[in-house]
Amino acid sequence: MDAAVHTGASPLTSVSELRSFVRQTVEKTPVTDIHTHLYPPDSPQLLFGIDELLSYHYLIAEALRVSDLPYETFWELPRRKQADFIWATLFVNRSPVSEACRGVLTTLAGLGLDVSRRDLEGYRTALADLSITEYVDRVLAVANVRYVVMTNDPFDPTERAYWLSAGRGARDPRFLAALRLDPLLLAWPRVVPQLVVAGYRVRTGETGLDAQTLGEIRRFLADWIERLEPVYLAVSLPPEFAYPDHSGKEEAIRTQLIEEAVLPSARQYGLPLALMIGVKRQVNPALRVAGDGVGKAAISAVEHLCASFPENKFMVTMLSRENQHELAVVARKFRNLLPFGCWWFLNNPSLVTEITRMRMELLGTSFVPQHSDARVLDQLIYKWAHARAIIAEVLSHQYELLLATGWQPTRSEVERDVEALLGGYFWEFTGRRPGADRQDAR
Ligand code: FIX
Ligand code: ZN
Repeated sequence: MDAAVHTGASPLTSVSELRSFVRQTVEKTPVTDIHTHLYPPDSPQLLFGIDELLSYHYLIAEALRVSDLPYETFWELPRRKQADFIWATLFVNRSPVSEACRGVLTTLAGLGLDVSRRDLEGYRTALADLSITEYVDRVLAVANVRYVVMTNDPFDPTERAYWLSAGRGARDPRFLAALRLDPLLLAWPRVVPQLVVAGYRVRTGETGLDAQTLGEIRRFLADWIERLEPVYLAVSLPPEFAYPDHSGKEEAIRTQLIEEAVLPSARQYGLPLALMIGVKRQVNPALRVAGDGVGKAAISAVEHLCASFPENKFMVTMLSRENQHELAVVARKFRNLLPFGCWWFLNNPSLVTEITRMRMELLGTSFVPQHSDARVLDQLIYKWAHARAIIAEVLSHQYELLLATGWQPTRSEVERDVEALLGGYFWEFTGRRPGADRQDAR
């Protein structure tokens, strides 16, 4: 018997055989989820369970939109009552056809609960006997997630306390850190007092930041990189973000912080800088965490950064659908640019399909199709079930086009490509091996 038949080298020759193998491979390949708002099991900030699922800010926005309940009345409700209101509004009084609503149902089904019963009280008690560690193990197994990259803000008081607490136990190796820098880059004057209290000799800088201040910011970054061992540095940026930008004092200081503090530190530690561009914070403040919007950004900022700093690596996701094609084109121009995810308002099957197909047509497998942005542990189940279905469909479609030319993908090539899309290319781009310590990885 031809050796190829028994090995991964055996070609997939029919569309049905190919589609079936791609779907199986995507399902069985563990994923690295490169951006979430989750925390390790021992963190007080980890959210889980049906009431947190229903009170996800995506659903808050959708429920309050079709209700005349005053915003403040909603915010004053306890979590359970908020969940009751959202369940009644979006699941009972209307059909849960939105992506975020469907996600709740996919999650419940993934946890083995009978969604046809519509039994909210039953869902609340179903998993009550699990410890948080058992819950985390269960969800990561069902979602087939190997690593979760967190969002760690050293300016957040709760985060600071957690990371500085001597009593903290050993780190859960499945939860990796990302050092989030929004306050530093977006609210520089306001963080100065915090930095001074923490022992960093920084000055606000009326006409720009002096050498001592920049040196102390680099020391602050080094301290937190050593403490968190992040896999990348990150910042979210408004649609107006430009680089370089000297249009005003605030913009000039941001440009200086990027050029003379953040990027040098990123190079020193071999870390990518993740730019999440296009979020309009608090377009409706009354919605609080659900009040952010979207705006089309200038791709020129990404072009200038990639061109000006070829020794730095940039991971970029953009929030506006209108920025996606140009982001993929810029990625073709710069090998130090990794486009990632269908972020937030783009994480809907119609748009994820469009964007993932377009990226694969322009970039092959050299991009990260999705991250979950999960805020509630259980969301990993739906975010990845929905994402995997689309990734399998898009990849199968592209392989089918290859079959039509006579090219026959092999099983091992399909496994290689899927592994790349579900985290392998991310790790290759960062130059690190998952879980390796920093010395090995540099
Ligand atoms: O800036 C971010 O990391 C955003 O993802 C969040 O601010 C946002 O609330 C979110 O979780 C979207 O999915
Ligand atoms: Zn996020």
